[in-house]
Amino acid sequence: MQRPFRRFARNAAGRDFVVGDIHGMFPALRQLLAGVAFDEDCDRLFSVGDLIDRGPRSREALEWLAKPWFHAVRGNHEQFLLDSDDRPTRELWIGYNGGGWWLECGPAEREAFREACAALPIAIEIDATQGRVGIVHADAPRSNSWSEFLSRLESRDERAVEHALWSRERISAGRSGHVTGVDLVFCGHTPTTRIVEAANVRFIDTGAVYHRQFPDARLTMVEIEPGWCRAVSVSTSGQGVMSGSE
Ligand SMILES: [Mn+2]
Repeated sequence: MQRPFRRFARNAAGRDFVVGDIHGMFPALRQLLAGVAFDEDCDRLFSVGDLIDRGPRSREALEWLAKPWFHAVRGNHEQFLLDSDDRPTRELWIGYNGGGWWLECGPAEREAFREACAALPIAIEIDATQGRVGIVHADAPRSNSWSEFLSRLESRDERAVEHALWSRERISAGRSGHVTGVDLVFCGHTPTTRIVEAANVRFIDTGAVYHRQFPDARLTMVEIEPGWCRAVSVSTSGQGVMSGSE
């Protein structure tokens, strides 16, 4: 069943991390997790969404979404998948937004993906030791407090969902506007060369999948508990040409 947002209690046992847009670059994610000695028994990994498309291993997203310690919000690319019964959307997705891998999937795999993506919340809130942390794919509306935004999601406000999945307003226009009612918000969606700090919003998509265009493309992960914004990243240069197994 679709949940507009999901709250997570404090992780008393382990650490919490949030990772930028993966877009099928799962080998880089594994590298990042190995680098911090990620402990599947007690650590948690949150994702700003866009696990699929453009990169080489979108089909692996299903395995990741099934892991009990991995929690993602929905990105606009997961929304493409969910809306792909609509022909113009499907053509836009597969033709121009990296959804070609979908053509390789059989009916059972497609159904499993639809279920997994439909279950992704639009926003996540985490109770961390040093404050309340929000996660949303593109941005939260600048005119709303965090709780107003969550209320709009709860009432299935389509404009709020659209903003959450697609907006580049804050990052492209002055980067202003503190999101009140929450201490820190993590977003992805807009690739940048390094983490962008805009008031209390952190944009952490460092363009991992664009390694052909940008030699400094990286996948970035930030520790939020207990490290509070300690970032680690790994270069994705050369990773797009890896074969299906390693
Ligand atoms: Mn996106």
